Amino acid sequence: MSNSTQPRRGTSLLAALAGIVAAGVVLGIAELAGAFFRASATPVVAMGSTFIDFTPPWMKDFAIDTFGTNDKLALLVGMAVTIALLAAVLGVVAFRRWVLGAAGVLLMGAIILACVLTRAGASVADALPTVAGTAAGLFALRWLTRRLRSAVADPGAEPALVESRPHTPSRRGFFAAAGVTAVVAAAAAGGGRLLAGARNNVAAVRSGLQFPAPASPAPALPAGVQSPVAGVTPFVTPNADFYRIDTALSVPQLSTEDWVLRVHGMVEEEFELSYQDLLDADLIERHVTLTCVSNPVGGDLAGNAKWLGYPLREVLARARPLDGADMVLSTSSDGFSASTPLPVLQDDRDAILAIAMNGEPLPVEHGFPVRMVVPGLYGYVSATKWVVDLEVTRFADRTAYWTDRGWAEQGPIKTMARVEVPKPFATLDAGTVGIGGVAWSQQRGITEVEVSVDGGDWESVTLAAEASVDTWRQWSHQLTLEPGPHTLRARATDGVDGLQTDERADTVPDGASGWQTVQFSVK
Ligand SMILES: Nc1nc2c(c(=O)[nH]1)N[C@H]1C(S)=C(S)[C@@H](COP(=O)(O)O)O[C@H]1N2
Ligand SMILES: [Mo]
Repeated sequence: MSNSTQPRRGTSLLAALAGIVAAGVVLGIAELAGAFFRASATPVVAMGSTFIDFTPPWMKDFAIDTFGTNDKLALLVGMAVTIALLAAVLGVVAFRRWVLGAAGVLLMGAIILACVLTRAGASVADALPTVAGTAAGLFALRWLTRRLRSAVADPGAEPALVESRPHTPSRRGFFAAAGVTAVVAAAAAGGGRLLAGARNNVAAVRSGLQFPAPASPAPALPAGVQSPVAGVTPFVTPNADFYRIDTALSVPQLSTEDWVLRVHGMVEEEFELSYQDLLDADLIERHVTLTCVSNPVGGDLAGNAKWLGYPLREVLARARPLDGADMVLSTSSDGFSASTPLPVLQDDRDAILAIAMNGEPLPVEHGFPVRMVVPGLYGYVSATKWVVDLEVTRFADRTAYWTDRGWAEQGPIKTMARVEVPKPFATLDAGTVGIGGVAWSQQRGITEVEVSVDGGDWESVTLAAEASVDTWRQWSHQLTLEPGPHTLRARATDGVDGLQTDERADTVPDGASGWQTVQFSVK
């Protein structure tokens, strides 16, 4: 009876394992079937995206604070743990009472289906991967729990071996079955990813693109836009280093041939634009610094790039907005939306439908093939990536993705000075050291940056050359300090509203404010 001394616990663990393996089958088979559908038809993407949509502002903020731009990886890990726990429980339930376990699996399948079918632009056919996965998972769970039951019911199938081995052959049979099933699930998932990758040719289309020379090229950068202090961020952020913030768990794969922008709503003329229409139009190229409303004081959710695109004021001039319209609701192919004040898109700032970033087609994760870039506004109210729809409307009538979730309707970028050197808690060499960073005040321009050391007087620092009011401006300064701990504060002045406010504000609802403080020490 060596096996029956602790049968329940051991058996429950095995039943839990059966549940987890069966969940793997659900996801793996759905991933394989999903290769023939859009990404949001697969359970992982649909569930994760739904979770993201229901994330309250404080949790989004917490996620960005804690995980930075790895927030999506953190979400996937969290989902994997949750699914494994649920699946383990379902495995135990199914082992004890199959009907209950099966009902649980079907309920899970129904929840996944609800996620899949409520994604933007979902069609009934999108249900197929989940239905196939759930059916396969049920089958796997049935098979594994049966094997486990016969292993437990007949522990002494080969009595001669019981004494010498903790696991009877039939228990090993269960392990073999579970192992094979797990391998099949993993192969299905891997195969699905490969297939999906091979089926979408967006990367190839993107790398084959050629752009016409812009009708209005970017003004040449003046000499000396870069702070001379080592360690200050490059004036132009390379695409690969540009911060990425979006709700897209799976990056939309939109080809230039499939891209259409619908312009409609409160306008005299509704029309559609194709990618070729953009290539044929008079394009402009500008350096613009984008900033995220979730950027904390001193944070790095800002980047400066050279954007090529078609002015939105031309799009709106053709559409001719009706009296009373005060907003443009832009929507992406994956259902994100932003509400931008109509006048901002009509005035002489260079708000564009961008197609290139730093001389390259937009990277897929930065909105390929077309995104919006609007100088002066935080991204959440203006910078829609994968944009496919512009609706001229009124703030009174429509709301957007983040404004529905507690963020402010108006999102002008706040003036901010950032210290990049020294880094917090750095130890500097004794003697005279260079410090520096950037400051931004898109549309208003930076006219002064000051620092204060250890609570002393504010001193003006050296400003690098200004490229335009829409780009960040770098700064540098020399400090000679006594050995020991020090505190540095920095603040900027812009050309319209004056001194940056020292009032501490959280990122929710309309952007962080306050003067950055950096603690460091000198050897
Ligand atoms: N489709 C889509 N566009 C989007 C978002 C999004 O979640 N989905 N996020 C916005 C936000 S909050 C910001 S700050 C910018 C970031 O642009 P980037 O990722 O290219 O830096 O994109 C904006 N455009
Ligand atoms: Mo953002």
